[in-house]
Amino acid sequence: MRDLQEIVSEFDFAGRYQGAEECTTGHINDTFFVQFEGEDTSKRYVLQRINHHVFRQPAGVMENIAAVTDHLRRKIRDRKGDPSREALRIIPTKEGQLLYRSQHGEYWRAYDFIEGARTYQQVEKPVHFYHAGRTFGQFQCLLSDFPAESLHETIERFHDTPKRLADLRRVVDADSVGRVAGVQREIDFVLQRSDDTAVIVDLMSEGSIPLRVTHNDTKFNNILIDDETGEGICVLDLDTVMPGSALYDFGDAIRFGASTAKEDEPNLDLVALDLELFTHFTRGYLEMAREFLNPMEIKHLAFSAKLLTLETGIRFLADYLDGDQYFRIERPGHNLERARTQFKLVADMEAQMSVMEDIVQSILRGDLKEGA
Ligand code: GN1
Ligand code: MG
Repeated sequence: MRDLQEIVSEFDFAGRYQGAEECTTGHINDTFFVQFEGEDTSKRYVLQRINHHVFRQPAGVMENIAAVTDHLRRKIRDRKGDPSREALRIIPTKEGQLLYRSQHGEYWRAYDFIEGARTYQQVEKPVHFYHAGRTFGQFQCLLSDFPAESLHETIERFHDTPKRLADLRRVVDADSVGRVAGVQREIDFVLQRSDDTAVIVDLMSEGSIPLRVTHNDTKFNNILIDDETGEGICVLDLDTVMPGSALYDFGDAIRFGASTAKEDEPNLDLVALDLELFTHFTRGYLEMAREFLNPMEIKHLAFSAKLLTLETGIRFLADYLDGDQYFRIERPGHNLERARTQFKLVADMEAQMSVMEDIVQSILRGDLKEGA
């Protein structure tokens, strides 16, 4: 593992550095858990190298996160929660900065490690996913009075699906690494659904659904689940907190968490939408969000799951055709496998769309209570 000593020494950590462990699950940034010992204390921190090819303004990312976490802390305190466990805390550099820029031009940041809780790459207990729904719903709720205009747009038009489709068309035309001929089926799958891509952006531009402060990367592995209670305690990975649609967060959470398989499962027979998990998340989410969602948002909840899955598939496919420049890959063809998994899930969601819509309505009517 790379030597982190020099980076570590720039931050205001308490104690003596003992070593680091790499966390390899994110696709963009590099993450390490670093261990410190004091006289009679032992403490962990999270140290991350921000991918500045993806996040072109790392300082803007950190300003957003500082402002959002301050806001969350105030709200959590008002509600008699525990801000040290329920919101990320940035550890500044010894010079009091939110970021350290190394001599190699890398950008590093640090957070407190929240003990007694962990993330999961897949839902192991369905009730965890219910709690994830509550936690993401609450996150949107706590940020509903945050001044959205003060946020930097850390990645422009991040969930603008028509723009993602245009990006795909561009890399198909360029065919820079000669992979287009092998994926015509996948390209056709996307093109047959091109009308779907504009649904949410059109609803937003005509004002039928509002711009809110959203997370935009609501994978189940971005929630800390408490070891004791099984509840979602803290939302992680705030790099893409920006003005967006509540539907982006709902849809992306279902895409990742309600699948019967991992995001990169190569055996497509194993990939489907798990309706039980869909129900759990939706119930938790609506407990928090039904107060503020408008009827148009509610009407498109089930559709948003399909759209965000299609969008993510488009992004993986485009990156495969572009020579794997954006998402970190662990094996050749990894982005294509990820894209195929997304498209299988889209097809399964299409087959189950009316059932998904009925589930949303049943939850709203109160027919589907806990354990249902
Ligand atoms: C990336 O880095 P990570 O794993 O949290 C990506 C998301 C994708 C996701 C797919 C900034 O998230 O948009 O949905 O991979 N983040 C960025 O797993 O592009
Ligand atoms: Mg993440």
